[in-house]
Amino acid sequence: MAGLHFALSDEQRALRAEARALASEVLAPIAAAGDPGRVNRPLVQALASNGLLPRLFPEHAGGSAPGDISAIEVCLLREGLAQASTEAETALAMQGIGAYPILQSGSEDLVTRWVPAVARGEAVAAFALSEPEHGSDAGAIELRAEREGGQYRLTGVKTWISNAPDADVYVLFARTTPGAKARGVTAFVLPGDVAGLSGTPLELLSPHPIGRLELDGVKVPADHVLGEVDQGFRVAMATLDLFRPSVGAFVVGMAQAALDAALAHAASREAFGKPLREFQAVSHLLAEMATRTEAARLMVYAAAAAYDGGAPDITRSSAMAKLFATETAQFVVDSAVQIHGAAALERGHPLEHLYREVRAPRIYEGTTEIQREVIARDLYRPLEA
Ligand code: COS
Repeated sequence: MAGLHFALSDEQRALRAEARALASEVLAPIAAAGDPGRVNRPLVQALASNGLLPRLFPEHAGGSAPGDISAIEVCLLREGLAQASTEAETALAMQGIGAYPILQSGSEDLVTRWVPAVARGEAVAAFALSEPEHGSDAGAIELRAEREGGQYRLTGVKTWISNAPDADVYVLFARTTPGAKARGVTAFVLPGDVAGLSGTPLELLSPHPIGRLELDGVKVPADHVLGEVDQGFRVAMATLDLFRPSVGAFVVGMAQAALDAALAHAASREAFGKPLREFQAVSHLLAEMATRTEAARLMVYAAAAAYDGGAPDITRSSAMAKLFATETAQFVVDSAVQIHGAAALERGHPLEHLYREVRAPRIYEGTTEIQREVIARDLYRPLEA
């Protein structure tokens, strides 16, 4: 890949290239054989057997990483996979976001029970925060968790949950203290086959394993709480701090794929007696696409490096990276469609797929507007202290 590489080592760039090659040669055909909109278990297993999924998790939790989960490593894998198989990318990322809160805040029993199985691709994980009436305002969630002796009873609805309703384990956020907004939310671990839990798949603009969950008096033992009771909002936010830059890496991968396709098309396609690239309107657009993609990539890896280095302002840098990269990728993919013309609109064209796929990341894991809110609050923090 041409261009700057921030401070990535040769080894890190090789990992990204390995992920891309595996996606194109091994994982894309498995993804294509799956049922669109449902969990593709052979794909999750192939991510594990080819060594990618275990890299997300530390050795003590059944993975192959020498230390804690590394944001840069997550970004390298996501960017590489996205360039050749968005389905493989998403399957890997959802295992990470579903299992990370358990790793971060779970008891030893919960970690041992679930994380190695997720790392091996034997258990499918999910992160269940959003509700029909509460997406951006995550501190307002209503799904009730009522204490009854040594357990909780959970009742309510979650929606737009990746990997639902097929997941084997859910990290699910519920209200333990009514009226307390973000300070009354608790994180729970639920096995997918628990009594009283049911769900339905949802069909999106771009097929993705996602669904709605209904909890009808689901009983969860009190020792399935992650972290402290009423402190689950922090578990959710800390998870998003880690994964938001990597949403950026996902979309940078898509932008790169779109840019590569546009470069090839502009060099080979002729109009008015010359290749498209000889029209300045096209070549300058390609230059702009490449520049913005590189800027997004630099922000993503800078945010990931800040996270791994334990920098104090990672909430802000994560939000900035996600915001800038997702908006940039939308521009780059849309521009690549424009350069291709009508061919890119045909069902099944790689850009038709990317055009549908690039839209959702501007909404999930915090919309563009929520990222701006997070950044703006952080900018004023020193002035208010
Ligand atoms: N890490 C740790 N703790 C955090 C945190 C973070 N990144 N962000 C907030 N908190 C803590 C705050 O410190 C505060 O703690 P105290 O109660 O001790 O003061 C608590 O959480 C509540 O924070 P705040 O008052 O800022 O919460 P708000 O309800 O105002 O909401 C936003 C904050 C808007 C940032 C939050 O609701 C959000 O991120 N929404 C988007 C949700 C989202 O991404 N949904 C997609 C689901 S995943 S696909």
